[in-house]
Amino acid sequence: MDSRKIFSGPIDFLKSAPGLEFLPEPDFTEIAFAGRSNVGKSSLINALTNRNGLARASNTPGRTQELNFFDVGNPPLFRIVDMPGYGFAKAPPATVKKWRYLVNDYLRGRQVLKRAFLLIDCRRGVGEVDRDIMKMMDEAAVSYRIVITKADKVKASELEKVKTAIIAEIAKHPAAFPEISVTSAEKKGGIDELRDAVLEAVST
Ligand SMILES: Nc1nc2c(ncn2[C@@H]2O[C@H](COP(=O)(O)OP(=O)(O)O)[C@@H](O)[C@H]2O)c(=O)[nH]1
Ligand SMILES: [Mg+2]
Repeated sequence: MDSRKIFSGPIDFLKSAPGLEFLPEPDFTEIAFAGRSNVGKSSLINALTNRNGLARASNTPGRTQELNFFDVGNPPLFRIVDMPGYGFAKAPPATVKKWRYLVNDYLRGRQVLKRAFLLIDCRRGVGEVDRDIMKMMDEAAVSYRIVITKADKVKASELEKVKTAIIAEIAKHPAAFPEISVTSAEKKGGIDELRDAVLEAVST
């Protein structure tokens, strides 16, 4: 599969699922993107799919508490799932609880989910809220790959430190993929490699 071709071909928003009853039929392989609010998830999905505004890059963190599904290819080869962001400071407990139920149920019950890509801002590293979802994925046996975002924001030496720390961290997590990706949506760094990593996950 030529990843550049696939990601410049048709990619269409399918639906939003604010609850499990709204999930699409599990007819295609799914690849999910997760990360704390403001990690750069919308920007990265837009860079990956080579279009602006597919995933809304919003400045109001935590507004979307939904799973968003996109068909890649027509007919679809697989689906991208934009998972709701987490870890925003002022979320009411009821919102956090709703997020946990939705994400946990999706992770545990979704046979077609092949891999999640868990985004980590290089300036923040892995935090408690990230460990929370890593644990959920470990327990659900959902394979996940760590993707560093906003790599343009730090010096190369700083980036190396963050990578080393993350690689040490994931060694403790059974479902974590041993390799990580480094990206900058802003400078389009690591995007082709991420496309390859997505297709590799699809064909696993
Ligand atoms: N410097 C830099 N800023 C980025 C990058 N990706 C996203 N941002 C910025 O980070 C903020 C949050 O991005 P967004 O994609 O909306 O994050 P989301 O909440 O995870 O969907 C926005 O102000 C983006 O412009 C990147 O690769 N480099
Ligand atoms: Mg977003």
